[in-house]
This record gives sequence, structure tokens and C-alpha cells, in this order.
Amino acid sequence: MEIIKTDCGLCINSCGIDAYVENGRLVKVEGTKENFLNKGELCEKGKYLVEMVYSPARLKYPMKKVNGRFQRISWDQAFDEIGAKLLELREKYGARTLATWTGSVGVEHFEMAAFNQRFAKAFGSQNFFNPEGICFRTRILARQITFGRYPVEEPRNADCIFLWGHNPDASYFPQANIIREAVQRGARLIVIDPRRIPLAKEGIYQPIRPGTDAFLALAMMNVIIEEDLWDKEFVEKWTTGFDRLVEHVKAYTPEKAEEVTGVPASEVRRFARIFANSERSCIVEGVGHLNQYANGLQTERAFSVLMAITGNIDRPGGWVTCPQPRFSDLRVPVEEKNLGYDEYPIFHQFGKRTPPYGSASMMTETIITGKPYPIKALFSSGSNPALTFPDTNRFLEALKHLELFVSIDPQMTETSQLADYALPACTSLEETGIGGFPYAISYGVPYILLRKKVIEPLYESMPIWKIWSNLGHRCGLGEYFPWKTDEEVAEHFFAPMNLTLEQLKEHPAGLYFAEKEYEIYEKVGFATDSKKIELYSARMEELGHSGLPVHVEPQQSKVADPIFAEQYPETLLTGARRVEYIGAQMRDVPALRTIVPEAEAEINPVTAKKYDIIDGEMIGIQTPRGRIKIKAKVTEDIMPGVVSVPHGWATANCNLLLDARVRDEVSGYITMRGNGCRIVKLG
Ligand SMILES: Nc1nc2c(c(=O)[nH]1)N[C@H]1C(S)=C(S)[C@@H](COP(=O)(O)OP(=O)(O)OC[C@H]3O[C@@H](n4cnc5c(=O)[nH]c(N)nc54)[C@H](O)[C@@H]3O)O[C@H]1N2
Ligand SMILES: Nc1nc2c(c(=O)[nH]1)N[C@H]1C(S)=C(S)[C@@H](COP(=O)(O)OP(=O)(O)OC[C@H]3O[C@@H](n4cnc5c(=O)[nH]c(N)nc54)[C@H](O)[C@@H]3O)O[C@H]1N2
Ligand code: SF4
Ligand SMILES: [Mo]
Repeated sequence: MEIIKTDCGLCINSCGIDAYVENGRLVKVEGTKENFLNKGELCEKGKYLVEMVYSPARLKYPMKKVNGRFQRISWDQAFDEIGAKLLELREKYGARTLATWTGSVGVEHFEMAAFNQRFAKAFGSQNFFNPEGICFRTRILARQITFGRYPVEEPRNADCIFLWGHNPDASYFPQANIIREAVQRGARLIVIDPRRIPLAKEGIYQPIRPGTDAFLALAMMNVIIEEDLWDKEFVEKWTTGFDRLVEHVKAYTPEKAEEVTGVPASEVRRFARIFANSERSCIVEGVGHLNQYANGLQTERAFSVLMAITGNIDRPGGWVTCPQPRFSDLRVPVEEKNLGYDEYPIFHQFGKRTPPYGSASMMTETIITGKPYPIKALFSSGSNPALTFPDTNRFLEALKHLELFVSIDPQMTETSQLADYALPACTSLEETGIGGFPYAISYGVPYILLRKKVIEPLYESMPIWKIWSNLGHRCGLGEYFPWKTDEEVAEHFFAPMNLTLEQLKEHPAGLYFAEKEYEIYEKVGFATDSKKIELYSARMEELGHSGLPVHVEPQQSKVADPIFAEQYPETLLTGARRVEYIGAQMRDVPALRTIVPEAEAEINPVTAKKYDIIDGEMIGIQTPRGRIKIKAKVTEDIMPGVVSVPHGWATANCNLLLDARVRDEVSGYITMRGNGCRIVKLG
């Protein structure tokens, strides 16, 4: 039996795994004990990688839809036909007619995102879309606006942790371990969440009205300034805009905060004092969760400013700067504006360089309207947008306008079923590549490893880079795709880090590639225009939005739209994670299905009583966009008036309820939470 150390590519945590291989077959997976992050542990779904790899739902061969039914074809036929179709479409509509989309696996899987972009851009199209346009880029951007770089939370060294809109027991278990260890050391923990999550037991739990977190943060700043608790030396030396902030937060009183957020004024004061008086305070927030609200970007700005005025930047236990891995950039420059450039200037124009991805909300919109130009070819890889893209109806409508839709995935997903061609990608255990690159960005630890091929690609599945390379050769773009093997590709990516594959192989469980330093501003300042932390951002104001963080109501709340809220009085949250599943994946693993057999909508007993509903009953959830049928889970662990529905279930697809036109006006993100809904008693 051979044991190969690599990483679990199922989610962004990239936990180290020991893969046991016998006669070319993966037989068992354990957590790598020496990996700094998971230390031998795996989450519930990571334990079932063998089942994932050998799932009966694997797509074995390239498939083509003929008269509504899939037929097996050869790879050669697939590449020839898709290549020819792309050239025909480019001739007819121009290069911009091509768009590529990668999902969350394109975040975990560096090569996937890189090759999707390389192909699109070599073809002449700027149109690359990924979860940066719906998920986590806002939190990074808001910190870049404030600090000129992206400092990462470091709860392992904190003595006060505000766990704010994040349930790491479900989504990031290594972070949950770090927080529990900090609490055991004596750190204070405050959990702010409309749902009473498991970590709420370990500290003070404070429910909050969904989408009002920026207000709470601003009211805490009000108290901190009023009571003179801010870090004077740090603020004076390293920030700009404090005077404006002082004036600005006067309106955000604890009493007003109580009205808006539901957090009692006395608690707002207490939280402000705890936060400011602790030596090392750290906001640990969700990855994307609070960004997917009407006020996503400004909420992030409020957190950044709160961390800054209390001097918790670049100091141990606060938000700290970590060296990031540097990989070869495969992008080919295209002189073209991103879709969303004019509509969401902060998202696209703030930085010195235009980001390489467009606004995801504009992708479906452009396909449907044909404006500003027709997009007729769409490739989806490492994603299942038919279930996961917010506003399924709009996504399905977009598909009708395409002349070519290709899905690249190891499985025959709900999305692949809708494609003209479904192409079998191999899983991350079947190819060599970059492993653990999100460690630095998610955990602030400069650690990396080589992802190793554990078994040969199953059936006719192929690594994603090879699929794009083959298509590139068919489209006359061969010069952009010179690589012949996984290892050549990996070597190319690692080159700027001066790491060879041999060196990486000598450290199979991973290695530290740099050293983290604190207080680096003492050496290099901050990378903003003013070289200081921008509490007030003049550039944001120039680009049309408030330069100081503000509160914006969710568009469909009782406050923002009382008429709408009369018909849809409950607040809908979608996509709270469960550890057993990731996105729409792993529903085909029987052991996990035994633990969580179906989707459940969490509602409080008060809400249940209002609609005469009992625990376990099937209910309808209705919005103007659609209705789903789902089992009710009546629980005290959620606020009254809030309905929480998971995402990724074909049987109860919450994205049928969302409206892609309801967005954060600053970032362009489609709102996935804080929308209005009503419960329907069935039968
Ligand atoms: N097991 C598993 N892990 C995953 C994923 C998965 O699908 N499954 N998905 C991955 C992906 S793509 C992402 S982006 C991340 C997401 O990770 P996160 O964004 O951190 O999501 P959660 O861990 O579900 O925690 C979000 C918490 O925010 C709370 N919340 C909702 N609305 C509000 C609000 O208005 N205010 C406050 N204060 N809290 C609120 C929810 O109740 C929930 O408990 O997880 C990644 N990890
Ligand atoms: N309503 C609502 N909708 C949401 C969310 C929400 O909270 N609420 N969350 C949103 C967020 S934050 C995100 S990031 C998205 C995630 O949305 P998706 O990325 O679409 O989520 P998954 O269902 O995990 O899809 C990943 C796909 O990649 C495939 N895959 C796995 N490994 C590989 C590989 O090695 N190669 C290739 N080519 N494919 C592979 C899997 O089979 C799976 O089909 O969902 C978004 N949708
Ligand atoms: S948290 Fe679970 S799914 Fe994610 S990398 Fe770790 S073991 Fe894999
Ligand atoms: Mo995400």
C-alpha cells in the first residue's frame, strides 16, 4: 500500500490528507498529522473522498446532446466540434461572444481559474466570471480600500474575538478549533449571528436583525469615540479621515442601533468597551456571508475601520499581513472593459489594475439582453450554476439565448444535464498541481504544498488544463498552451516562488515559504494613496459612493419597502453552510445522506405558531420569484421572523426564490440574504 500526502480539494481549507493507494486504486483517506492546519483531522465530508472519487454520478466520457439526448462521443470529436463552433461564433459575433465561468472549485483549484482565463483571453474575450463576483472579493476589496492591502484575521493570538456572521464549525473547522483553543486560553468570545451557532455556547451570544451589522459596528465606534477608548497614537500616526469619522458616527447612537439592529443599547455599549479595552481584538467574519447583502461592501468597510481605530492592524491577534504565494500569471492582456465596469465602478475601477473578472450579476443579464454585445457561448467548469447561481430562473433564461453551452465537471450535474456538451474533468486527486494556496489568504499562514496525483484519471476524464489546451490547439491558439504534462504546468506556476517540484516533494505535507512579520507598516506604511489607513476614502466618494461606511437597509425589509413586506413579511437567509455538504456536492454519498437526508428550513417556534406549522412538516416558501417546498425545522436557535434555507439542494432549490436584480449597489453582488419571503402552509 502506498501513502501519498496531498491536499483535500473539496473546499478552500485544503486540509492535508494521506491518501492510501492499492493497485492504483484509492482505498482510504486520513488527515495528515504534520499539516499545520488540520493536524490530522478531517471534516465530515472530507472523510468521504473515496466515495466522491468513485461516485456512480461520475461522468465517464465526453457527451454531446443530440435531439435532446446525450450521446457518448470521443474527445477528438468534442474538441473538433466545440473548437469549430467557437470559431464560427467569433466570426459572427466577435470574440467577446465567449464567456467562461468557474465556481467555488475554481477558487480552490488555481489551475482551473488560470486556464479558464487564459483560454478566454487568448481567444480575445475579457469575459471571465467566477465567485469573486458573488462571494469573497468584496471583503478583500474593502480591506484594500482601507489599508491598501489585505490583512487577514489572526484569532490564534487574540484575546477578544468577535465571531461575526461566520459559523466555522460548518464551513471552516480548523478556524473553529483555533477559536476554541483561544477561548480555553482565556480569550473572550462574542458571537453575532441571527442563528445560535455551536460556538455561541462558548461565549456571549447576540442575535442581530439580518443585514444590519454595519449599523452595529458604527454604533460601537460611536461609543468608542464618545468614551475616548480609541487608540490615539495609532490613529494619529497611521490613519486619515478620523475627524470626519467622529462627525459621521454621531448619528449612529446605541439607542438608534437598538431600533435598527435589535441589539439592546446597553449591549452595544458593553460590546464597544470589551472590543476597545481588550489588548488584542479580532473580528472573525464569514467568507462572503455578509457581503451577499444589500450593504455588503460598506459592512466590510465598517469592520475595517473598527479594527483600525482600536489599533488592531498588523499586530498579533488582530488583522495581520501575511506574505502570499506568487504564481506565474497566465493571463493574456485584453484591451476591454469588464462587464460591470460602468455600473459598479468601485469594484472595477478602484485598484490600479482592472480585475481579471467581470461582475457575475452582469453575466446572465448580458446574455439575456444581448447588450452591450451578444454572448452566445458559455463554458462552466467546477460549478453547478443551475443550482448554485443566485436566481435560477434568470440563469435558465440566459441558457435559452446561447448557441453553445459546455459544462466541464467530474460529475453529470444538474448543470451538465442542460449543456450541449458535458465534458468529464478529473477530480483533484487525479492530477498534480498547486495545493494549499488558500492557507495564506484564509489563515494568514505562509504555507503551501504540492497537490499530487494519487490515481490516474478515471475513465476518460481529463485535467482541466489539458481540456483547455486541446481546445486552444483547435482554435489556432496552440502557442498559448505549450505544456505537455501536469508536472510541467505545476513547475511553471511555482517558478516565481523559486520552488522546484523536487523541493516541494521533499516536503510532502507542506512547507513554510516565507516568514510573517508584524507591524510591517513601520517599514512600508500602507499601500493606499495617502500611505495611511483610509478611514475615509476620497476615491470611493469620487467613484460615487460614501467614503465613510454607512448602513443601507436590505431592499425588501419592512423599513425599506413596507408595502412589499406586508406580502412577504419574513426575512429569508439562504446558504448557511452544513459541514456534511459543500455547494451542491456530496448529496450522492449515502453516509452523509443518512446524517442529513434532505433540506430543512429553520424557523423559530414563534414564526411556526404564526403559520400553524409543526416541526417536520412540509411547508412552502414563497417570494415573487418562485416557491419551494421544504421541510420545516422548528428551533429556538434562530430569531423569530427569520427563515434560513440551505443552498445546493435540487429538491428545494433556494435560488428559485432570489432575484438577480436585487444587489449591493456598490459591489454589484446579488443579495442572497435579507430578502423578503412568506411561509405557506401546505395541504
Ligand atoms: N461545509 C461547507 N463548507 C463551506 C461551503 C459549503 O457549502 N459547505 N462553502 C464554502 C464557500 S463557497 C464559502 S463562501 C464559505 C461561506 O462561509 P461563511 O460565509 O462563513 O458561511 P457560514 O459558515 O455558513 O456562516 C455564516 C453565518 O452568518 C450568519 N448570518 C447570516 N446573516 C447574517 C447577518 O445579517 N448578520 C450576522 N451577523 N450573521 C449572519 C448565518 O446564520 C451563519 O451562521 O464556506 C465555504 N465552506
Ligand atoms: N442562494 C445561495 N446561493 C449560493 C450561495 C448562498 O449562500 N446562497 N453561495 C454562493 C457561493 S458563496 C458560491 S462560492 C457558489 C458555489 O457554487 P458552485 O461552485 O457552483 O458550487 P458546487 O456545487 O460546489 O460546484 C462545484 C462543482 O465542481 C465540481 N468539481 C469538484 N472537483 C472538481 C475538479 O477537480 N475539477 C472540476 N472541473 N470540477 C470539479 C463538482 O463536481 C461540482 O459540480 O454558490 C453560491 N450560491
Ligand atoms: S474542511 Fe473538509 S472538505 Fe474542506 S478541505 Fe478540510 S477535509 Fe476537505
Ligand atoms: Mo463562496
